[in-house]
Amino acid sequence: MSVEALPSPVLAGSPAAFPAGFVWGAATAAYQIEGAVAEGGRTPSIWDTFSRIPGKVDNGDTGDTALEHYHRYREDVALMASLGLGAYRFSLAWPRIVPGGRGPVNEIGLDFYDRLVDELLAAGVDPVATLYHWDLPQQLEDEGGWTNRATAERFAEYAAVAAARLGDRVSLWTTLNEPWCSAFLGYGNGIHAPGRTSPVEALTAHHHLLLAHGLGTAALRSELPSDAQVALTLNLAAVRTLTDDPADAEAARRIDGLANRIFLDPVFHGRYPADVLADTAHVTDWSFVRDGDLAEISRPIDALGINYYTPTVVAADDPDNPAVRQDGHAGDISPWPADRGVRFLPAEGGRTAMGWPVDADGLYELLIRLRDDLPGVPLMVTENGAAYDDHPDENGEVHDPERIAYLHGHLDAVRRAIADGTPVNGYFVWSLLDNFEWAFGYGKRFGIVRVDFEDQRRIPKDSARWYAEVMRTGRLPEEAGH
Ligand code: IFM
Repeated sequence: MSVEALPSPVLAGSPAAFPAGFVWGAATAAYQIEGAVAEGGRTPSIWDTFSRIPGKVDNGDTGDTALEHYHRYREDVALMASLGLGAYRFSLAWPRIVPGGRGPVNEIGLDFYDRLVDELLAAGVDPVATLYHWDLPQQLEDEGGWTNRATAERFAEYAAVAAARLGDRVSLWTTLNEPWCSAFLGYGNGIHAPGRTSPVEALTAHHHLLLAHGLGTAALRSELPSDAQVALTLNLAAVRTLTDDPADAEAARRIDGLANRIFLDPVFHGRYPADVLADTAHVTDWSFVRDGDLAEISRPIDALGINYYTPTVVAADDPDNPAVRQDGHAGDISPWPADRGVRFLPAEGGRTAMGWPVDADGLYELLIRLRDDLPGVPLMVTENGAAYDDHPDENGEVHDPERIAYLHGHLDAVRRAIADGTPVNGYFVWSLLDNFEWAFGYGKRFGIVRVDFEDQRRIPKDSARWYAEVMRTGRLPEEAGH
């Protein structure tokens, strides 16, 4: 599979059609679905540890069993094939492949991914592998985790091992998934593993994660065939204000810096933004950045993955600001270490079960911004989707019209961005299956396929059938329900 920029115009026949060659997929991640955490030589990750701390995950849920995908992967791949999925984005569990994060390779762990990849290819589904979707080996966390520079080097070793085994069959690789969450939720406000709450550690972790991306990119390229592709997936923010007030614009600048440019500038331009360094000067002098790091971090990549769910609305944190007074509750646990003077406000629109406002224009705006800021960089939407409290009816069917409407609106935003010249080459719905939604446990269902966590039955929801039809025809129906 290739994510090179598609020739334009490539919209075949109808304004609702997607380009020929557009990649249609669905995504999951290892800790959220695999279970079998103590099988086949896997050692604990930071999420195994964190989820056992009372109060950290709703309902005391853990990934111990999850969806038993480790044992049920054949059934799951058959399901993907029955939906006509073009590509499947999954993550490899580092503690399965290099238990403890360093040292001997665990062949049993590699064998699992080997079988999964073969099964996917036999079913006609392209494998898209992510190396790190948050499950750091606990042993590395005990040595400092992402605040320890050596973790980036361990990551590169692991990347080389994975690529050496799977690179003959997996042609699209992603180094990290949403390093913003790893750094700022994991080390900044502590709502994710490892649960640390230190601004300076969050920024240190951020830099070492980017270094891991750079070193990992080099390691992948050293093992992969020359036509394999390496990407990075970011959950960039579509930052908005409600007014044109310069104070609100200043709040937006700060958060755009801490959410977006703190990634895009080092990765694509080999520098950290001067305003972000200034905004964070009270937290750190950034002396953890060593000579040569930014050259590593800015190694060329083949595509940028974008995960988008909802926009980020900010205002100046001024008690006289009408937007702040009107809302009154925003900004409670901001993960940013340097967001002083910023309030977070709820966006307009209906909400998903996560409480996240539904706003597909945010995705369009983000894609257009990337079209303009990163000319020529192929983009993929590597995650987009919604949690809703859906249940089977008396016939065992799951009707989820809200999710269909959400997907329709966001796919339409992607289509509009493509029509306006943005090189978006694929879309992966989050998620294929209901799964372990981190601090929310199993209570939030993002799947287009329902999973009954009692008996592990998979039940395709209406949205799965709807998405199957979109993938089959390569076009969006006029209305979400048709
Ligand atoms: O479930 C997560 C996923 O692991 C990373 N991106 C966001 C999803 C929904 O919260």
